[in-house]
Amino acid sequence: MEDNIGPKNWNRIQAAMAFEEPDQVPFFLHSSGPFHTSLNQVPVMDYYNSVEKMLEVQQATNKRFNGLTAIAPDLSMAIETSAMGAEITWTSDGNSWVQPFVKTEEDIEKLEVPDLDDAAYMTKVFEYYRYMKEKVGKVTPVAFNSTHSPWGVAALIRGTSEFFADVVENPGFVKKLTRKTLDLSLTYLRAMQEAVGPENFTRILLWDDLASFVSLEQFREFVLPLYEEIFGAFPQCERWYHNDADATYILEGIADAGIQVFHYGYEVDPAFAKEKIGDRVCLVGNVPPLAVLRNGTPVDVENSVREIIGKSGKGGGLIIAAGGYLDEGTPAENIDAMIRACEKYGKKDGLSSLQEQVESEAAEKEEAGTRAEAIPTEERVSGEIPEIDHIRNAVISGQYKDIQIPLRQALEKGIPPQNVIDEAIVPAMDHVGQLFSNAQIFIPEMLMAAKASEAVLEILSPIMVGDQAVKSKGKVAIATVKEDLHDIGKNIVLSMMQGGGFEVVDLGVDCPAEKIVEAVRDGAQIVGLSAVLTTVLPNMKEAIDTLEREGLREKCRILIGGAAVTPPVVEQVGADAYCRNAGEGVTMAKEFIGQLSKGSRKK
Ligand code: B12
Repeated sequence: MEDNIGPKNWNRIQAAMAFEEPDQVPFFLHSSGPFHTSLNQVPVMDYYNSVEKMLEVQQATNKRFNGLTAIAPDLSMAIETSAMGAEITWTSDGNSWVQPFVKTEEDIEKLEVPDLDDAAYMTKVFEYYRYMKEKVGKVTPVAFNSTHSPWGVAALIRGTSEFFADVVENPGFVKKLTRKTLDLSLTYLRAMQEAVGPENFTRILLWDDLASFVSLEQFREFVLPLYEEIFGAFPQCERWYHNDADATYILEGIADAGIQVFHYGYEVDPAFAKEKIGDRVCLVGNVPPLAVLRNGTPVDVENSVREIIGKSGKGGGLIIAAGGYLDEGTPAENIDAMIRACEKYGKKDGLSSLQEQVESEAAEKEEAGTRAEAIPTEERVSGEIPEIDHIRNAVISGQYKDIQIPLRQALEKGIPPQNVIDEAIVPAMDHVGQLFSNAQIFIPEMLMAAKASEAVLEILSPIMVGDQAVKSKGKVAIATVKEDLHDIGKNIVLSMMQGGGFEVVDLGVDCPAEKIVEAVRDGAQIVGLSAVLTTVLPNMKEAIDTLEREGLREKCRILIGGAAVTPPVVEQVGADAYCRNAGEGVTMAKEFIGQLSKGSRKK
């Protein structure tokens, strides 16, 4: 590592932010509790429960990386949400989760910005800050400038699926709720400013992964005004923003919000981001935090950094970092490799030739693949039976409230329920799945289509029970595994399976092995397990081992997916197949049902 690397790197960051090309591309280390504690081999809950431990561990990491990581109070997602009144659950792995509690307009009316001396984890974070400041503040700056966006806070206290459906169904509800969470953000930031001293309050880091799940149009309507009001209230502050979900489709909105530095995820193509907003926003991030930084080798890290610099280093405005927070278990040598790669590939005079090389490599790759064709969103499939067309189109456009009218008409006309499923629901959800993959619709529309297909199935199910001629394609049980509470991906898989004609049982999030065993005893032939956190992979294995111990493993096929899962995990946990997305899941499920019905044994 270079001598005096901290100050040098910081000067380069300032140059990058001014869209100058520094002598070398800088980097940034965004650390998190699980990362600090795994690196220093300390139980993660000791870190969150004790500010003394938190500081000790952060200092150890800071020393290991020559002062390049921050010292900061850290209580993750618990701060703003608990201040709004949410109950927080902590898993043994140190991951916090928010219990949604906003159900009605009256619930919103009751929400109040609390007195910050009695505001759950928000009160605690000020105590943590004061302690850290007193202990080390004279020598090391203590960062206290980060807040979860009012959009994300509102989504969590409402429940994400309900919230995204509200965006389409009840926009007034969303605006009313985010007004309350915005008031909290402003109060919190003002109190922070007072605590650190106005002269030291020079930067705000707003974080908001959940802003990526809406379209650009929805972003402009609902999210952008929140950001503008926050940044507008602190005009002297640098405007930093973190969103590590796939922000490809809202990039322009982010630039329009006046964000200066954007910490972005690995799913966004850096060349695309550079082209769209690279002259207005300084880009930070993009090195895949799990696949490369945590699970890869130093050579993988080097190659990834080389590619990012090649695609987006020219013209300044680039800082290399993990495309997310550094995760639990990330080896220190991979972080060293990231820093070294900036030195090796980020030199100002080498940027043009690197860009040429990386561009020609990308062109070669593109020639080998084909680009997805855009599917017209407005396409209305029409067959020979108007009622079927009507149902299919109502599902595609998510009109679940009136869908029973054409459905009743179809049934009265004598159209068998199986035909409704095969000719309306399955093709509609297929189409919706493709629109979603092509980013022509987003989570809110996907959820509305799922609601519409559920509304149809709800009416058909009781009829189908007594109808011998009707068969579902098979029974599928889907869960997010124990201690993982991410459910956006799981819910998409669920809808697509339902749309694919399967009978689907939702086992929810944080699902214990026993519930999965029960589902297989109740006839589930396919078990779909989602894991987004790497820390829960042992729980996925435990669920499958339990099925084995109970003598049920041969009765089902197990599909796995989610950000924490890679193809080798299939063997490690004893599953049958890895699926990259929901569409692959449906195809695999159909294939496995075929095998099971032929009585073929697991290989
Ligand atoms: C959105 C998000 C959140 C939201 C979740 C909201 C919700 N209701 O789910 C919020 C902000 C609340 C959150 C919280 C946390 N998160 Co989070 N989160 C993400 C983020 C940005 C996107 C995940 C997502 O929803 N993607 C969109 C969906 C559609 O994609 P998907 O899940 O991959 O699903 C698709 C496929 O994978 C597949 N699939 C998925 N499952 C299955 C199953 C089957 C059977 C099949 C067939 C297919 C399939 O099909 C889906 C559709 O095509 C990721 C980073 C990223 N870019 O992935 C981090 C990420 C997953 N989170 C992370 C972390 C650390 C956390 C927290 C611990 C943060 C904290 N410090 O508290 C908590 C975890 C709490 C807990 N106990 O679970 C880390 C995980 C790191 C690790 N070591 O594993 C990530 C990777 C970010 C990072 N640091 O890099 N998070």
